[in-house]
Amino acid sequence: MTNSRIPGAARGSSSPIETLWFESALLPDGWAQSVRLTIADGLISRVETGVPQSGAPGYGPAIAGLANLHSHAFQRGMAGLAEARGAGDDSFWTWREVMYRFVERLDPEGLQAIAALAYLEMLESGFTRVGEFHYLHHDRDGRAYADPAEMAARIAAAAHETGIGLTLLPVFYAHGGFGGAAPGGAQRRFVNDVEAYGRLMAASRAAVAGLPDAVVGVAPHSLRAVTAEELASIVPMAQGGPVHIHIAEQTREVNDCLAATGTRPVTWLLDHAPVGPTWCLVHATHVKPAEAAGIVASGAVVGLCPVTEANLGDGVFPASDYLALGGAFGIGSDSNVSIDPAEELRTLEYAQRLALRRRNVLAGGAGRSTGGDLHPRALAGGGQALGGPASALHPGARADIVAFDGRHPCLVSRAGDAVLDSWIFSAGRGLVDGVWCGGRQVVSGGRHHRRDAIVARYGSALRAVLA
Ligand code: NGQ
Ligand code: ZN
Repeated sequence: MTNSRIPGAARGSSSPIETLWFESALLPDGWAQSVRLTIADGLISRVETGVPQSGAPGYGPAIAGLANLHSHAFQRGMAGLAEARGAGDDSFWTWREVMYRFVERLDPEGLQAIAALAYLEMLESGFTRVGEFHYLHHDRDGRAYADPAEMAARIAAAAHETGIGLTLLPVFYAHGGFGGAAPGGAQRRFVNDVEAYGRLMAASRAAVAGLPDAVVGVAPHSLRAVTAEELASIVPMAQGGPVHIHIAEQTREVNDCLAATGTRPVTWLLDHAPVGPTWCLVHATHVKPAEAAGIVASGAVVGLCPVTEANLGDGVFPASDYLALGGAFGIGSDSNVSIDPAEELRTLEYAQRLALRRRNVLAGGAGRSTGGDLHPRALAGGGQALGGPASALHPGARADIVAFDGRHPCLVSRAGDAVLDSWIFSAGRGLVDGVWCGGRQVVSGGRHHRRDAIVARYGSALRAVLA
């Protein structure tokens, strides 16, 4: 099954030593000029600053690649198809109906083709690892495939083809609402009991075994889809790896949780589950100050998906207060309606500006740059949430590198954190020039090396799905 689809994917022990030179680079302790990175066996082995380019290939300013901590790759195929108004007021829940109709039609080939395009776009915009919150497990009629990880293997194959680092988060989904309500028919492709989920986890681990630096975690879908007993049974299956859960994204979900349990979702989770640094609370949009403080105290990461949260009309996370408490966060492209870490960070800041009628809200203090403070925190939080080797421009870290185009008009006379601010607030993905994942260059001149083939396959697969 799976490893045959990802031939020779393991990092070769004899990969050549390579040097790359950047006009500047954001190192863990700040920007440095004229930086040479030595890469060996997929890792950064040496960082030198203030050195001449000599014979090494040269690039513009470099930053460490970001983790995209929350993706439903297949939703890339319906981007733009849920933006027409329905009969009543549209909401997250009407969007979900459109999404469920799209899900009905996907087969394994379609999933793989769409995921490959989504991962290509992640790489071209500066993400170098993805957390795939993967819940489309079964055949269209709801019956399990012969291999429970058939669909997970398609995600692994898309990661392999594009070169992106993968943290696979097989989703446990059992119910259609609080109190163990039966799942709806449209949810039949997602549903497992605890035993079947154990088999899915084992098969998923096998499916990614040939991928370099892959990580597997568990993902209880939401408090709507999982009972307390089920949650307690599946969390240990992470075996110390990541645990991701959607939480408090919608006010209806908060109200349903209050009605069912007497407490709000984040309060309930902190009281009933061993939430800690390996946990990622996705969205956490509707939190009271005490809940935000509780998340910070737990050491968990909040998984913010600002573009999707805006698209779905979820609400605004109190990022200003949470970051002031020192809370960890990362960013995710979630519905993949648009894929770009710069846009996520921009939207995160803009929602705060609109709500608070101030500027540079998420900058950490006087004289600090918004991008200069957001990028390192999203890098650290995203990396924490997805597990696996650290991404940083530092010896020993995985060589996940994003180089900007130093000749781009948006970078004229920019240096240091102004490069980050010009990327986030102005240029976005158009600034990305070269991208390396685990030391392997996958994007040159802003284009993924396999773009033509992946786009062509996506086109025919999606036309078939939408026919
Ligand atoms: C998902 N997406 O699992 O794809 C969800 C919608 C649900 C977001 N929450 C489905 N953004 O939550 O029931
Ligand atoms: Zn989600």
